Amino acid sequence: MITTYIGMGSNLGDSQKILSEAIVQLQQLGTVRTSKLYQSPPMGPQDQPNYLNAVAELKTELEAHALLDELQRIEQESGRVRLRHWGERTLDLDLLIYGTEQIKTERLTVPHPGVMERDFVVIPLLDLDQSIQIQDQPLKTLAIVKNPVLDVLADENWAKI
Ligand code: A4P
Ligand code: MG
Repeated sequence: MITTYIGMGSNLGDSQKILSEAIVQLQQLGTVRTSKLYQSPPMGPQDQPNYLNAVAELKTELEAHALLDELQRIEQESGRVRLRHWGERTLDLDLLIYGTEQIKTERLTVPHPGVMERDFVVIPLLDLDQSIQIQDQPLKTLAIVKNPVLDVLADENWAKI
């Protein structure tokens, strides 16, 4: 069993519903815990809605590329619309961390590049495990943890029906 972390974002449609349905899908792949639910101003083009963001911890037997296949299937089944790079989308699922593995293939880079610069990823990761490190860097010591520009919308039970 590998402990993985999936970054979740949505800023089109009924984002909380879309993210909750994605959690139900992830539960088919293993054991899931969720971070709190956050609202975050857009990184990238500013003329797009705020995002809802969360992170799911998934303990799974799936190999990393097989997991990516499943994440992409869930994105597509949510009716994913993605209009532009760093732009608005109905559902984005990123494989942030896969155990302690470092992976670099044509389809997959893990840990996901940019994790450490994104408060909407780091803060929910720390909800799930305060001791998470990426390449020997404890996330809780990062400067962005001190001044996050995101709001808590709901506690870790947000996805429960
Ligand atoms: N890929 C490689 N590594 C990975 C990985 N670890 N996890 C490849 C997932 N995919 C990975 O993905 C493009 C390709 O990346 C995939 O085919 C896969 O093989 P994509 O989801 O189509 O595009 P993307 O790279 O996720 O989109 P993009 O536009 O580059 O943006 P990001 O970096 O995902 O950012 N602001 C806030 N506040 N909150 C957000 O969640 N999200 C974005 C999108 C922009 N601004 C945001 C947010
Ligand atoms: Mg993505």
